[in-house]
Amino acid sequence: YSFETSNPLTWQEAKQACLGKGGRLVVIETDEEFDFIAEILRGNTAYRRNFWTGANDLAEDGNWIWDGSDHQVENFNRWGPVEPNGGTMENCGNLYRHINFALNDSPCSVMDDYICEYNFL
Ligand SMILES: [Ca+2]
Ligand SMILES: [Ca+2]
Ligand SMILES: [Ca+2]
Repeated sequence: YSFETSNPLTWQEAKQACLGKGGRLVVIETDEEFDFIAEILRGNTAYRRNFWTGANDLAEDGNWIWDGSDHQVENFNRWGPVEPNGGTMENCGNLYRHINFALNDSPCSVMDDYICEYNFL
C-alpha cells in the first residue's frame, strides 16, 4: 500500500494517480484488510484528511463496486453508522476521519488523500 497525503486529489484524479504508480485505489476485500488499514490511519495523527478508496456507485446509484475489481461492496459491513447517505450526490467512497475511518460516500469532486494498493491478484 501507499498512503498518499502530500497532494489531495478528486476521486478520478486519485484513481489515475494510483494507476500511474502501477497500482489501483485500494480495494478492501476482507474485514482483516479493513482493520489493517484502519489501524494505520487511526494511529497516525499526521493524517488530517479522508482517504479515497476504490469504492464507488458511479455506474448505478446505490450499486457499490470496487473500481478495477470483481469484488462486491455489497457485503461490506464497515460503512459509517448512517452511510451511504448521499444518493446521487455522493458516488465515491472514502475512509472518513471523523467517523474513525469507517467507509462513507462523498462527492467525487472532493479533494482527499488516497490509498493505492499494489501486487494484488
Ligand atoms: Ca485489497
Ligand atoms: Ca451514490
Ligand atoms: Ca455520506
